[in-house]
Amino acid sequence: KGISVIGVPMWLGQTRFGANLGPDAIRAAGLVTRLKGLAYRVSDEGNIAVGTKAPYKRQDKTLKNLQPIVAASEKVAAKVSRTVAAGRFPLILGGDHSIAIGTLAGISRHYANLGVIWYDAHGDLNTPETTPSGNIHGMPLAASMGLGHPALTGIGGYVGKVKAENLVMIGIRDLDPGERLLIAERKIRVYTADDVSRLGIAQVIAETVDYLSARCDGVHLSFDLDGIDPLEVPGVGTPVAGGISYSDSLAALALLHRSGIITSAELVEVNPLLDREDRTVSAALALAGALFGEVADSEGICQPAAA
Ligand code: DIR
Ligand code: MN
Ligand code: MN
Ligand code: MN
Repeated sequence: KGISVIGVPMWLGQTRFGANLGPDAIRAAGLVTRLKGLAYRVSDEGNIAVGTKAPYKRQDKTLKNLQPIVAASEKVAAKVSRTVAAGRFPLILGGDHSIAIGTLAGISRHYANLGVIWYDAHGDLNTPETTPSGNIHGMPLAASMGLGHPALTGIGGYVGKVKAENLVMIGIRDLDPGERLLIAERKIRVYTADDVSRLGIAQVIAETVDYLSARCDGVHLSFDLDGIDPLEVPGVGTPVAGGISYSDSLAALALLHRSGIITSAELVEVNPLLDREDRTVSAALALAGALFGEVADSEGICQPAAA
């Protein structure tokens, strides 16, 4: 199958410049070559155009940069939808997590029950009523469930991209009060970072795969790099102490590859300016490699040919 790499240089969903540099940094480090090395046909579709910061006076305190985010999200949704329709695997590079509003809008119209794995320190389940920051990167999952400002929930021309029962959240360790309420009300399946260290990553992924494959006809992986411990992956705008280890995260994606359930993916919140050693960009590359089948354990190593 072919992979289409789509960059979304978005940083307006939060306040730190640099998240917009993620897609080109990941490309410059050799993403396309690495995926081609795994025998995929890969086409780099370039970057979606993203506008500029809204003037300060026009910034709503609870929805910062709403207008440029809505405009970019519509373009993302259209591009991603065309990619799925063409039978290609969309691999979207962020950009902050607000881009998921557009990616989910583009993907979900092609599935009756799209499953979503949300790998993140955060819930991203805020609405204008519950947000503590006004940053739209804290809202994409709520918007995709139909909750929040109509300009966000209606991206792609329809409301309701993700059903609560088709969602699994992994790595969670920083939730706002409104997000906790929503998770409890909708009975959303959550594995906190603590659950992962208690159960083990293999168990968490096995349960996730069983749960989603029983009810979904496709699964989107939305991978926020801040799900990983920031001691190992520091180039993220909103680091939260603790988190899933880098090696467990690689193992998670290798197991997801082996499961065969993932039909689209995005890697978000890479901010190269916050990581002078570029460990975060390297991690994003390795995670993509794992998701597409780079060897992770001895079972995957070929036996040497008989002499
Ligand atoms: C916080 C932080 N919950 C907010 N969210 C982040 O601003 O809504 N999401 N950092 O990735
Ligand atoms: Mn996020
Ligand atoms: Mn996050
Ligand atoms: Mn394989």
